[in-house]
Amino acid sequence: MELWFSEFHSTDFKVDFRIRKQLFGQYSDYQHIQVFDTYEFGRMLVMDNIVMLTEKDEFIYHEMIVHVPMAVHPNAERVLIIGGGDGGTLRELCRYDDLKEIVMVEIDSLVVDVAKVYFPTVATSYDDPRVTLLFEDGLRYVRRCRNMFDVIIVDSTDPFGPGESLFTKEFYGNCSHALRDGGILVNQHEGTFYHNDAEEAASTYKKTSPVFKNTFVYQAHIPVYPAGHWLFGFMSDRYHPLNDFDPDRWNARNIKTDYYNTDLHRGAFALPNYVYRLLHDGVLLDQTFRRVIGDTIWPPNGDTLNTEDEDRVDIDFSEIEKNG
Ligand code: AG3
Repeated sequence: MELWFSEFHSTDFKVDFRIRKQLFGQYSDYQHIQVFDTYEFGRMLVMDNIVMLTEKDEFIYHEMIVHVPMAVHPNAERVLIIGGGDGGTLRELCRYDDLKEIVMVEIDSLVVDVAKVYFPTVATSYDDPRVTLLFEDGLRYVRRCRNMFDVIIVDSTDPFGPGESLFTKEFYGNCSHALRDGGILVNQHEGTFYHNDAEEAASTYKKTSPVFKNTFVYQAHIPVYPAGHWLFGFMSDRYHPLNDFDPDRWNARNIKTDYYNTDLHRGAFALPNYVYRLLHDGVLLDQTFRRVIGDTIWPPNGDTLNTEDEDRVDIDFSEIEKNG
């Protein structure tokens, strides 16, 4: 019997992973956590039926969420991770020898336990002496912090369930106080292709841009996330992600990566037009792409070809079939 796991990327579109077997499945106090052994992607962590990471492509997400801010900040010493219980973000951060302290605030201790057992290549760095791990709600933690961190990385789930409070104005405001002068906040910023993700991406941008002087979005190609395309937010009152970025300084560190490099850093901030329109004008692709519904082209506009027009082209399919 073949086993498949499906994730719905929208109500009308899903992806299927062929599974060797399910390795773990349990409800924590916050969410349903599963681990599968997949044929194509290696082990896969799923929370509330949403794919969080796979062994095959997690490097892309974790390198991009860490190295982009770390390559811009000239002398980061203290970093806060909110979420990130699988340990992937921590693994990448621990590659920076000059970091002095990394605080990680994860709400769900079961995620860390599961990662240590099932994802040894991801949860590599919990024993690093610079790490303080706290099991607590990220929003409540940052409420109490003032001028503490050079970089804050929000490695959260989607904005439903336990991750929801990490997408609020209050949270972003608190992060801005928790940052030291010249601090940088980076978050996972959802996707832009499917309706629900796109609405979240647009609303996140709308909430963060009044809080920080510089608010940018950058992108990465992440095969298992919806449309294989995911965004990250970059926010700072002082630093600009390109003007203040020194490729030579980062390259001199000799950190070995499989996705991130300093040319890609620049390219990642160049956004497709429809993504730019979504973030700046709130226009969803679903509202603008032209498709035929029934007999009409939608959305209608002045010069739209309407199939009920006299100009309507009738295609004789039998001719096409005959001619091959
Ligand atoms: N956190 C971001 C997961 C977002 C995925 N969303 C989705 N598949 N709809 C990933 C955690 C990795 N440390």
